[in-house]
Amino acid sequence: MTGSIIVSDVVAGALRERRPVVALETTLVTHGLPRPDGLRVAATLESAVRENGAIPATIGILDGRLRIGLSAAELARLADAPGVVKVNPGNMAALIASGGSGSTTVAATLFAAARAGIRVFATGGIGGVHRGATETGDVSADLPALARHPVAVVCAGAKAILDLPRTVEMLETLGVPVLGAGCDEFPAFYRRSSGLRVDARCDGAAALAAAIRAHFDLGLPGGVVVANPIPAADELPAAIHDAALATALAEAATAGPRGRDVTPFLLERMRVLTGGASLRANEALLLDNARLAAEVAVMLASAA
Ligand code: PSU
Ligand code: MN
Repeated sequence: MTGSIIVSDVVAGALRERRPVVALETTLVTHGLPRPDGLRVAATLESAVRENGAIPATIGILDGRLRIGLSAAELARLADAPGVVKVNPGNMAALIASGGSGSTTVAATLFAAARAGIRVFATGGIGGVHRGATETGDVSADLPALARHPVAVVCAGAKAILDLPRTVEMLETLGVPVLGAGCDEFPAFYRRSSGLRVDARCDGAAALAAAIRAHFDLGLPGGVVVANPIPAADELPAAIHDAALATALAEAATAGPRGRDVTPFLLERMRVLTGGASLRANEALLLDNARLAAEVAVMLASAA
């Protein structure tokens, strides 16, 4: 890798030996979860990946270097840094040039994973088309990044803070397959269903890996979304979910966060408005995604 991209020895060794590796992002650590939960959850995600037979590669930017496979100390530094920047492909180069530090979104993590040759990535929810996007033009950089980088992203769909029908349409437009992990509907993060169809249902890690392998073998460009619904026991009750969502969206309309601040604003309001219940749901689905991503990575590596 170039001087500004550093792959840890553990991750580089695993990739060389074609052992299973799972990429993990860091914006969920710094902007998606409150301190100190972010760092604690990040560590449990790494453990879940390891317990299921894969090597975690947590990705972030420290002192002007894009690091693939942050050590525990590096991750703690990033999580504790005040005012750490949320990094997309668009603001990455200037941050690197200035020697700064930042956490990588799904879009930036997809880029980094692809550069290192990592094929599987676990996160919570992907960004998408925001409500009111016809006015604001606010569409997450995660969507074009998914179209560009050959990585399978295991997520619990996307939050209903977004315009989910338009998000699913955009994935279709971009040619990004959406595989339902044991489900027929695109999951809505805190909730298991959205009323929207996935492209194909795959039951179990082997079936998912077979579809992902076919995508890569065909030479289709870009990534794959593996949509894994939150475990039923951890789902946020519909009444609590819908009330918090309505209030959070109304508050956003008044407070008017812009650009990269929109998603963190809505996530934090959901947490407060659900009395912390959304946080427990978030953690549960993240852990389940890390587990499934590791299982898929193991399958992909074993057939290579
Ligand atoms: N959705 C979540 N939790 C998160 C994010 C999205 O449920 O933490 C983070 C991810 O890092 C994602 C980013 O890539 O927010 C999307 O931000 P935006 O909508 O500004 O593109
Ligand atoms: Mn945006």
